[in-house]
Amino acid sequence: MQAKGLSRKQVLAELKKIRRRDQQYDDGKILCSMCTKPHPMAIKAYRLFLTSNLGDPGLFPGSVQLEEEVINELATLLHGKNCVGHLVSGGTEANLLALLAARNMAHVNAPEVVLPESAHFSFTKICNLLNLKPVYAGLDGSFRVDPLKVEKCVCQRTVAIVGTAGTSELGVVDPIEKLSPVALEHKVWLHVDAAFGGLVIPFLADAKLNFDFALEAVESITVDPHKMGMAAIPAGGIIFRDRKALDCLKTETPYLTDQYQYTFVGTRTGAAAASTWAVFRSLGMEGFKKVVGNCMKTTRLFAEGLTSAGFKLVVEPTLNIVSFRSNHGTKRLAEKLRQQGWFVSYVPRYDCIRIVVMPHVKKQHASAFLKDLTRIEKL
Ligand code: 0PR
Repeated sequence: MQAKGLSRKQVLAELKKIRRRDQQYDDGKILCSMCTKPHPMAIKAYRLFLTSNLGDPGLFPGSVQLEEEVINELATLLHGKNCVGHLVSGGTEANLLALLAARNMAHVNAPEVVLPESAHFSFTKICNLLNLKPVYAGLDGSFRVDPLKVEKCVCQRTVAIVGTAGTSELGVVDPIEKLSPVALEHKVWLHVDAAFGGLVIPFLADAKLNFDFALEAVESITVDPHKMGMAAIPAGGIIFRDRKALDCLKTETPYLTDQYQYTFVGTRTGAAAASTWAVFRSLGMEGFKKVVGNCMKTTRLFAEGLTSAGFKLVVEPTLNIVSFRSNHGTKRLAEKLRQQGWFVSYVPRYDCIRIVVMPHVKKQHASAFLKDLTRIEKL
């Protein structure tokens, strides 16, 4: 730290200069991210609640109200009744809380969790932290977890089965409706990681995908407002069907305004609740359908453009994620794209390139990318 403070003007000028090094969503070059430019109202709401801390809820009853209302709206969207939950730091913490509750409810020695091979890498961290043994179930030909393989992995030590509604790499939706009877039969907790898909699937025009609390065995769902909810980071969401789950997460906070905390993170911003709340209020169902509809239209533009340029899609997109391969080295192509300023993900597991068509990715960006792709491939 320097001896004396600088003027606001100087500090801001320095920050602005450094900020220019960051990529901007508006450029339409970020095709690898599940986050996006927050909705303008999310930004305004965030500023308004910047100093609020849900870690000490007795001080911020207004923020608590917003969190409760957001959790209720998410639960209703996911066909839940009387659900409980919290806004947390992201999908990782949401998945962590779900498996912590499942593990603590089960009371078994050497606990295991059955995960799809396609599960997000957050589960690797979580298994490590919670001392859970991950048991991976294989996928079917369309990269969805195979329920028969899941059933074979279940044993006395299984504390939870996980399904993903919108996998990180391909955006496919596991057959949760087929995992539900397996979970019921073996009396095992079913957790759905809908971090990405939870705010896409309910707004799709045609697809009827059962993945939520309408299915009897589903005990918890991760759904992240800071992904397709266009809220400001950090806004993850964990929803539980039953209040009992929260008892397993309860930690006494003897000298705070409230007696207990239920999240892993202690101090957490109320601005997350405010920004999510503001987006929900501003868009409503109609607005979200429009946003998702546009993302799906742009997804189809990518898919059609890629196919007609001779690239192979790994799967037909279900959600707003496109994955493709090149006949001339996919990894190399991903590197060349990056050198030319296009940020795409290279997915080693499937040797493919992933494009996440978030709200900041517009039609004109898809056209520009497709035009550039053929040139870049030849480099
Ligand atoms: N579950 C699923 C299905 C996810 O896709 C993700 C993150 C998580 C859980 C974990 O969520 P948090 O990162 O909020 O804890 N999926 C993105 C991914 O890995 C995260 C991401 C976001 C990556 C923005 C890049 C990026 O620029 O692809």
